[in-house]
Amino acid sequence: MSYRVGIVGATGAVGQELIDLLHRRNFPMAELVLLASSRSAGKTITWQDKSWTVQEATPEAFDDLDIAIFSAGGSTSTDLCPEAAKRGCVAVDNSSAFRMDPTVPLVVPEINPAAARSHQGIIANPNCSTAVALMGLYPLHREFGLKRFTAATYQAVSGAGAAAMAELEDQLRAWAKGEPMTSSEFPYQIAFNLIPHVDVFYDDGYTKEEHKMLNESRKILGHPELRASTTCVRVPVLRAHSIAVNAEFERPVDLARAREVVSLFEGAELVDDTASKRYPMPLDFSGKEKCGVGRMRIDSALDNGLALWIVGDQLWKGAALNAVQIAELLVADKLVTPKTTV
Ligand code: A2P
Ligand code: 11C
Repeated sequence: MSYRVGIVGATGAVGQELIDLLHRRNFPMAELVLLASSRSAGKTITWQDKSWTVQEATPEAFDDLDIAIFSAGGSTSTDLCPEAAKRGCVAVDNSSAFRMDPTVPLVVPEINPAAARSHQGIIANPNCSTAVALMGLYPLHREFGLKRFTAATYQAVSGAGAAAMAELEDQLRAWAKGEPMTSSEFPYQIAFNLIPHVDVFYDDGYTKEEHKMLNESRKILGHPELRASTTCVRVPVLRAHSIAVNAEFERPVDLARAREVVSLFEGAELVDDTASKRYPMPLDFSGKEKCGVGRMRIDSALDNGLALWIVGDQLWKGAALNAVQIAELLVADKLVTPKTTV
């Protein structure tokens, strides 16, 4: 059986990775339809020896599709995911629009695949920093019972899209030529800088991005009592987010066992050998399916605590890969029915 698949936001940074991953993972596609805004309609996108003409994402575009993966921002998802669902096309949404909607499952296939069974036409994909953090925290939670954590993120510019990636590269080129740098995607120059501000500020002083880490983790882990305090920081890295985590658990923590459960978890790769200077870094985990976990140590300030460092490709596990894994889950568990059998 194969499926008619759409990508909404196909011209964007995540959209491009979706095209690659759907092919690379041999997703059973009868057809791939690339959708974006009216600005891109008619453009050609090429992947290896294939090419597609981009179409405008309209409600009718979903009439013949079985699955559509959205990565075109919250307002496009708010408008079009319900239109897709209404037309019998399951929407896998990368935006934050539906993640906390109690009728919409928020799924990380390695953690809560069963949640997908209750979908009503829309399935949400978590925020990138949440997905990456949970690839380290989930196996530890299963073993020791996660109580609370603090985290500081080091978020690559890829999280802000293709134009933001181009802005970092342009600023570095301008610096090398001794020319002035311009900023439009970020509030300040990102080259040679850190910006402790990702997404909008809320009245409590945290940003929306920092709220997502707590609220989405609670929903994915099915752990409403979880507490977390995060500081999200944009860093001049092109791709792959890193997260420093200090976590406190219900039960006593054994470091050797902690390393073992992380290394056995399918979503993680343990890279933790400080004597050989081995720890995960963004350059090593760009274009990798697993997230790297390292710098594991007994936390010196918490009871039953662990400190750790987690790195994952924002464009892959933090977005496109998790979405494709959800689509694979829909197929494997027969949670999507093709409109026509091909
Ligand atoms: P377009 O290139 O036509 O603007 P990124 O996350 O890299 O910034 O990419 C955002 C993606 O979302 C792009 O593919 C962009 O298409 C798409 N997009 C933006 N606005 C809309 C819209 N109103 N309808 C459909 N796609 C949209
Ligand atoms: C960033 N995490 O790094 C953001 C991008 O809620 O889907 C994704 C925002 C979201 O800027």
